[in-house]
Amino acid sequence: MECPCYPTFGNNLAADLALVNCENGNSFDLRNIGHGGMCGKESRVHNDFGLDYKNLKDAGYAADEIWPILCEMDSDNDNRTNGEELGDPNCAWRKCETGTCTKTTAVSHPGYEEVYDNTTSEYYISEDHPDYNFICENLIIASLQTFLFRVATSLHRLLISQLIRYARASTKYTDFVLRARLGLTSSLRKFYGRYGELVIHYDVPLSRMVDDILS
Ligand SMILES: [Ca+2]
Ligand SMILES: [Ca+2]
Repeated sequence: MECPCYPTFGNNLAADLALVNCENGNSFDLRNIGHGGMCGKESRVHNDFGLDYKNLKDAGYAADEIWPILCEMDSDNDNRTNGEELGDPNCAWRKCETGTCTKTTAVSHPGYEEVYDNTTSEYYISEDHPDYNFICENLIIASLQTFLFRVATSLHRLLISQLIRYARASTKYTDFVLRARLGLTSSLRKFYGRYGELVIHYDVPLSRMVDDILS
């Protein structure tokens, strides 16, 4: 299964679980905010923020009680509270009943200490960080090539049932290929329409993405 591992926990935190920056230009996916990496063996390793969250949960705090406490803590010991890192410096955010309340915007990672870059006024997980490579190489969208490979793999997995249907419905090979291509293209269009913000930094139009993945 692809990540995030435990997306529902994100509803208990102030910030939208977006991306934060690594010094090499990559980003770290905050959907796995409490874990060391993406799904797989790395995901079972909690970072210090994840450990604090887990300890509060194990201590019996309800979902809406966790953030006010977690917010005041400085899990990664970088002199900024979890609230400051996740865009709620006054710890004013509260979990809402409907799950549609306004979220804050994270400025940095509450589980890893960053360096502040005066020239860009942004925080980066430093290349000097001992877990730097571990963090930044476990990305869904680390590179266009990786992204395309993963999309193609996932699409093919998801579309097996459709391919079976196309094969059964197509007497000629050319008909089967056409149906399969149209099905994959349709899925890519839906992805691009709904999640385009995830791939906008590639600066690649949908038409090229379709060609690159399906050719
Ligand atoms: Ca901190
Ligand atoms: Ca931090």
